[in-house]
Amino acid sequence: LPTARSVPARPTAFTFDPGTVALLVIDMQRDFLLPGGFGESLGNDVALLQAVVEPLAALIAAARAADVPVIHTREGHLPDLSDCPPAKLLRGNPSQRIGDPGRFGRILIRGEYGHDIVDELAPVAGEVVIDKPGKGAFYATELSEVLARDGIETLLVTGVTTEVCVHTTVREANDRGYRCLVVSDCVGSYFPEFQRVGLDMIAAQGGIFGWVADSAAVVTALT
Ligand code: C5J
Repeated sequence: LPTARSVPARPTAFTFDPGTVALLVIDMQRDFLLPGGFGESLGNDVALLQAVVEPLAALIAAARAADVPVIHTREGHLPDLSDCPPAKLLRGNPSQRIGDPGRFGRILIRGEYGHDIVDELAPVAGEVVIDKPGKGAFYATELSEVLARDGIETLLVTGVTTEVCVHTTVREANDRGYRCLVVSDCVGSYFPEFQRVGLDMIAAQGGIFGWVADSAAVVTALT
C-alpha cells in the first residue's frame, strides 16, 4: 500500500495518499500563453504565464513517474457556440470575442490551434483532457465522474490563470469535498498582485479553500 506523503505548505503541512491524488493542469492553452495569442491581444504580458511552463513540466514528469494521474483541462466552445452563454460571448471588444478569428484560429474554439495545450505540456496517451465551457473545471463537464471512477480524493492544482480558472475550480472542488493543494509556481496570472493575493486567499482563514506549496516541495513528496 502507498504510504502517506507530507508537503510543507501554507497554512499547515499538507498530507496526501499517492493512491488517491491527481494532478490537475488547468487551461495551459496556446491562446493564453503564446505571444500573439488571445491573451496577449487583450494587452496582457504572457511572460508571467510562460514562467509556469518549466516548473509545471517538471511536476508533470514527477507525477507521471509516480503513477499519479494527470488530468488536463481546456477552456473553449463548440464551433457553433451553442455552449457559450450570450453573457460570455458578448464580453470584451467586438472582433476580440470568443469565436472571432485570432492569430491561432478562432478564439477559444475547440479544434483550433490556439485552443490546444502548449507543446511543452502536451498530454500523453491515456491522460484525460476535460473540455470545459466555463471557468470552473466541474461546471458542465465529466470531471466529477472521472475523479469518482479513479477514486481521487485530493487534487494538486496547477495552470492558468490563478484568480480566474484556477480559483473557480478550487472553489468548486472544495465544495464537492476535495482537498486541494495549489502549487504556487505552477499557477500563473497576468497580474502579479492577483497572483499574490489569489494564493493568499486560498490559504487564509486556516485554509478556507485549500493549501499552497511550491513545486519543489511537491516533487520531493512525489519522488
Ligand atoms: C481566463 C482562464 N482567464 N483559463 N481563463 O479567461 O483562467
